[in-house]
Amino acid sequence: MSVTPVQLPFAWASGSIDPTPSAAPGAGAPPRELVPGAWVLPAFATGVAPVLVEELERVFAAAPLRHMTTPGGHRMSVAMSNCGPLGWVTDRAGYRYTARDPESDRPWPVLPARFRELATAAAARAGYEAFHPNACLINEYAPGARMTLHQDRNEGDFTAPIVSVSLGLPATFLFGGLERSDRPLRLSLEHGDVVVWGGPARLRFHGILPLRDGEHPALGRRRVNLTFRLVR
Ligand SMILES: O=C(O)CCC(=O)C(=O)O
Ligand SMILES: [Mn+2]
Repeated sequence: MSVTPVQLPFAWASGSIDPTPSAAPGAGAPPRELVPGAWVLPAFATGVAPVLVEELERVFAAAPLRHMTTPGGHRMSVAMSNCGPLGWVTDRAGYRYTARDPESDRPWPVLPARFRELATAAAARAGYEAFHPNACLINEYAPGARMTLHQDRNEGDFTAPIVSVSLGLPATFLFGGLERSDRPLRLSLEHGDVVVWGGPARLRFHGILPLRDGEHPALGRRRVNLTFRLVR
C-alpha cells in the first residue's frame, strides 16, 4: 500500500486555540507500516491535541468515565466513555454498541467535528479513504490499568479500519496476529501518536501493557485513548 499526502479540507484552529500551522494533523515522522494494513502515524495528532483535550472535558461532563464490567463479571481497569451515534459498552449481558448511555439513558454526546476530521485524515494517511466513524470509545488508563489482548469485533462488519489516538502518558501497545497465541509486536505509543489498522490487519489481536506511572504535562497521571470505529 502506498502512502500519499492528503489535502485537508478543513480548518483546525478555532475559538481559544491559536491558529498555528502546527495545529494541523500530519506533523511528525513519516508513517510506518507495522504489518500489511496497519500503520503508525507518529505525532499525527500532537498539534490538535489541546483541542481534543478541551472537547474531551465536554464529553466527560455529559457522559462521565466509568469502569464497566465484563460479561464474566470482572471490573475493567480502564475507565470508559463514548461519543458519537453509537457507544461501546460491556456488562453481564455482553459486549455491544448502544445509542444511549446506560448510566443516564441519554444519547451519547455528539462526536466533535474535530474528532471526526482527525479520524478521517488519519485513515486517509494510512491509505483508507472516506472513513466516517460513527463510534468513538474513550479509554482512560490510570497507572497500572491495562487492556489484555483482544480483537475489535463487535462492529458488524470489518471493511472499515480502526483509528486509535494516544494522548497523555506513553504506553506499550501490543500488536499481535490473527490468533491470540501469535507473538505480538511491542511498540511505545506517545502523546499524539495514531495507529490505524484495517484490511488484512483489521482483526489482529492487540492490547496495552499495564501503564507505567508518570506525569504528563497536558493530561497528568493518565493516558487517554480514542478509538474510532464504523459500526454497521
Ligand atoms: O488503548 C489503546 O491503545 C487500545 C484500546 C483498544 O484496543 C480498544 O478500546 O479496543
Ligand atoms: Mn481494541
